[in-house]
Amino acid sequence: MTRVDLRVINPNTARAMTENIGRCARAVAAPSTVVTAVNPAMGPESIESHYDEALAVPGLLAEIAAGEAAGADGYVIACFGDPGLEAARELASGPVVGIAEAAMHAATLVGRSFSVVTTLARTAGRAWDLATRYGFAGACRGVHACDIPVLELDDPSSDAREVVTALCAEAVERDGCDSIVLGCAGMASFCADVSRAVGVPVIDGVAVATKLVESLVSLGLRTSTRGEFAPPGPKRYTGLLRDFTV
Ligand code: 2AL
Repeated sequence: MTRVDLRVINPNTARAMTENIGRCARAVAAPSTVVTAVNPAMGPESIESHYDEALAVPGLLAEIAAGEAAGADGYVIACFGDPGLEAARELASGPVVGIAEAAMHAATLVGRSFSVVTTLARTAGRAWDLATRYGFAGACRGVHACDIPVLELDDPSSDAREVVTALCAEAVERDGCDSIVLGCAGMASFCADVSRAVGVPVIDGVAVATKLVESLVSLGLRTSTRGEFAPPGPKRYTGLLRDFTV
């Protein structure tokens, strides 16, 4: 088996959430895969708006650069907005997979349709945009918000697991979808419980993206550098971004 040095990047700065995501990735990774879960040193503590997402990207790219310096084989971007995915592909020598793209692709391999259960209602537009971008708008039957902020998902004293489970069951009933896609990396540890409760496949993008990156590395497949995803050219970056000069 190929030894794979896999970096799972939680693009927000919530360390406890990063640890949780790392545990979920390790639970599915092959014994020959070494999962390192990291988060940026700067940026928002959770990503729940376009503003959060934009400001999470520089720290995420710094983590890709650090992974490259350490010889990482591939990366998972563990936030459901797939922030900075294309930019990360330009920097990384190995494959980079976002959890939304991974989950949506998997959903269409196990059924015709899926619904997404996300955090705040304001994140639903992003989920729809991604379904369209990846070619799955026709397969996506609904995007439902549980109205629980990202960091509350990780709080053991909250009833988030029960609320998310109930909403997933309601989505299956209402949308008639073949599967459920969990719309936040903070829901990864709910996957087994929700699966047992709803009776259709429940897809956690952290797990799927981990297995996809592992597979791509084993197959020797990496991002094409022929055109669009070639490393960015040398350019002066100034001010707070001066260290991002390549
Ligand atoms: C997310 C996620 O996966 N991580 C984060 O900070 N926000 N997604 C979401 N729908 O809120």
